[in-house]
Amino acid sequence: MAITRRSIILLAAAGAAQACLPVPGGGAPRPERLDPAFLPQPNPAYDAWVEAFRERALAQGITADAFARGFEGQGFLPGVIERDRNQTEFRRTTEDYLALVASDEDVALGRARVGPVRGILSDIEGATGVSGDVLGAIWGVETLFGTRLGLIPVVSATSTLAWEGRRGRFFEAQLLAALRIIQARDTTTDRMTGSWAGAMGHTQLMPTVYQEYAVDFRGDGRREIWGDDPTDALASTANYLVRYGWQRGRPWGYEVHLPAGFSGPTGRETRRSAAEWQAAGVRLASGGAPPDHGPAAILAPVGAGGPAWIVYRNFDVILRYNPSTNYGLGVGYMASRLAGGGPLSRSFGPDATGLTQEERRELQRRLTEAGFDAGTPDGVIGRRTEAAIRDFEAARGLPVTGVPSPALLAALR
Ligand SMILES: [Ca+2]
Repeated sequence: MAITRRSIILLAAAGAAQACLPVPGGGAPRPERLDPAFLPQPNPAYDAWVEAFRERALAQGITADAFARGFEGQGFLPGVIERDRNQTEFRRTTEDYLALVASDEDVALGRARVGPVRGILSDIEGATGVSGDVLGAIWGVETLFGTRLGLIPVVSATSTLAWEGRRGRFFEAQLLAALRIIQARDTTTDRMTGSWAGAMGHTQLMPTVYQEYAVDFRGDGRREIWGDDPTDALASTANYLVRYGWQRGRPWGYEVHLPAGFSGPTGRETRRSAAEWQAAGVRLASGGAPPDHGPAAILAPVGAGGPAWIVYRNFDVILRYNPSTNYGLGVGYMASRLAGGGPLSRSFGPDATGLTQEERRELQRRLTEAGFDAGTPDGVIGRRTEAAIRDFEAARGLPVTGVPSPALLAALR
């Protein structure tokens, strides 16, 4: 629902708590750990805010008992403020974002994790019309198929963000909803964990979304999204997408090829019929004319020669789950991979640093081999790679930039 799994994955390794979920048919996942930045720290200003908030909460129907239960062991989390200012899917290029949420490794894990719940996804698709592959892809992008549900206490996270105030009204509403969930005994405070932004369970539902859209698809009397079984979470997400206009039986979009010299308008704002795009030379990457599923837009993040997509109404519905276009493409691409499709048929080419993804991976590998740990060689230049570059540059007596370049790669070769 919000920025979730990669925020968790990027956390430092030390931790006070961890959870390990089974991966049917897959390898053993790395245990999920809680970074110490997400342990409560003393903050008198936050404590005073909570006291004042208590009056507002009680005035809105939260019982004193539920408030006390909800805040038990909770407190100010400095790491939440840091994450709020560092949201991956809006900052990253489409290529980097896809590498972070839908790498070939992620796809392989996804196929293993989705296999055992195919029947459930099919039942949900039958009941709601929402594509099981899209639901599986949301599960993947949000929590790496349930292996990264998030260990950050929701009341602490939402109260920290409500106190901080940048989006105070929004997070106070999330905090109130979290307390209502506690009050209704849908779950307990210690089980109610999630992302730094308070998104919970297999598909990272915000507390207000849980309240309004969560369903008991399993039929056991509980809307259970926090446990090992993803059924209720997947069905709740389907319910949310239906309420935002999901069109049964329609695709989200397809990868397309644009003709050389394509000058047609791209971007979500420009809608044309499939016939008009066909007349402009747009073809499915798999061959043939783009099918008619209503007004469609063309997305081409690096121009006509790179990866491109035709997207329909259901793409916009996915963006109601998270408004980043990269998020929508991440979900759509993962859905196509879960359905058996292959990798993208076109390359993104060199990025703004002048390096291709393969060259950025090589740069990371060579830095690490040279004794400057650049982290996982995923082709995504993050803080760790930048620090490794700075250390390498300093050690070689080069100007310290922390920025990758073809010259830097040449110096490492
Ligand atoms: Ca249930």
